[in-house]
Amino acid sequence: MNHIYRNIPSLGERYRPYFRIGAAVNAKSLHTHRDLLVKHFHSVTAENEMKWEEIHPEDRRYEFAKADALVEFARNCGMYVRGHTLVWHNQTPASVFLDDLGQPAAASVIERRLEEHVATVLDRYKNDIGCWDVVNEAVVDNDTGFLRESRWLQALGDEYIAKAFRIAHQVAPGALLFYNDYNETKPDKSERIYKLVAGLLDQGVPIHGIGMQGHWMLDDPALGEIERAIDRYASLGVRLHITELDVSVYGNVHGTGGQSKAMLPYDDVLARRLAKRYGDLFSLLRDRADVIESVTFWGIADDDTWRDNFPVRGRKDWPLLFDVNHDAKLAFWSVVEF
Ligand code: HAH
Repeated sequence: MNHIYRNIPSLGERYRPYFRIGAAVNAKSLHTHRDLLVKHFHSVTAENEMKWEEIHPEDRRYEFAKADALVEFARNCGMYVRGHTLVWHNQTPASVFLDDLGQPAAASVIERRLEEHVATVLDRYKNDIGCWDVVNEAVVDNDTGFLRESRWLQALGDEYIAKAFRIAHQVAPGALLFYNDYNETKPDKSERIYKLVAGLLDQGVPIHGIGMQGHWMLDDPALGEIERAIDRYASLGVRLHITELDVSVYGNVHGTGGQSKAMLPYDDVLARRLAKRYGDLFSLLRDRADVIESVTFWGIADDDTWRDNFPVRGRKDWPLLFDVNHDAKLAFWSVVEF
């Protein structure tokens, strides 16, 4: 392990007056990235370990070991835990929606499974997990409707969303409950998210915040677009968490738009562009610290990032503040020096 990071300031300490700084972790990175985690972050989120397919792979079979280890790590280090995620269209076993014969299950069966899942997971961690992404990514991307045609919607209709929040609140009344989504700053999609959350609040559904994922790029979304979305969501009076922040160096990196499959060299020019972007982003986030309660990165350092495989499999990306050797990047300095 290198020695340089030991002498740098703590990101979390620097941001204590503004908002909590978090990181997504996995069963391995808790150990391999422990030094960075403990020094720079106030909270952890399970990258995958609390998703339905991992924690509840089959009917009546729960696999809590990895989630338990994460929660225990956080407890030992005095860190906050953001729970992620209870009801989603991805990483959920197909069997949730099927009966014993492999046919589509009755709505009442699916509803019971939803209730049982949310209640079981929330109950287990009610003293350890401060907030949950209860429902993830439920609205459509393009202007072709409102709610995503997921198996949840098909089986249970719009009500599945309110139901999930109600059960979560009943079982863990102290937990803060969030709706979480991506492309959350896009003008049309952010209106749908706004409408969904406003509707839930109107019905008295226990929802306390909006999670803005923040899977952003060097040139997109524009700062003004992010600012507009933050202000729009904040006008609902709910808490805002940036839940999955990373800045891909791809996307509009050459101003061409779209996704190139070619790998870029991570050179000084790119390092400076990323630093400028992170500096601008955190300056905006600090300006909005009155409404933003936490900012979580989707990973810790560039040696372990989902961006290496999304949206292009096997294309190395450099989206975080720490490099593949766990050293602070230029982007780190642009975030802590202001
Ligand atoms: C997020 N989705 C998920 O919330 C998170 O759980 C996952 O680990 C990574 C990103 C972003 C996303 C996606 O998975 C697929 C298409 C668009 C966006």
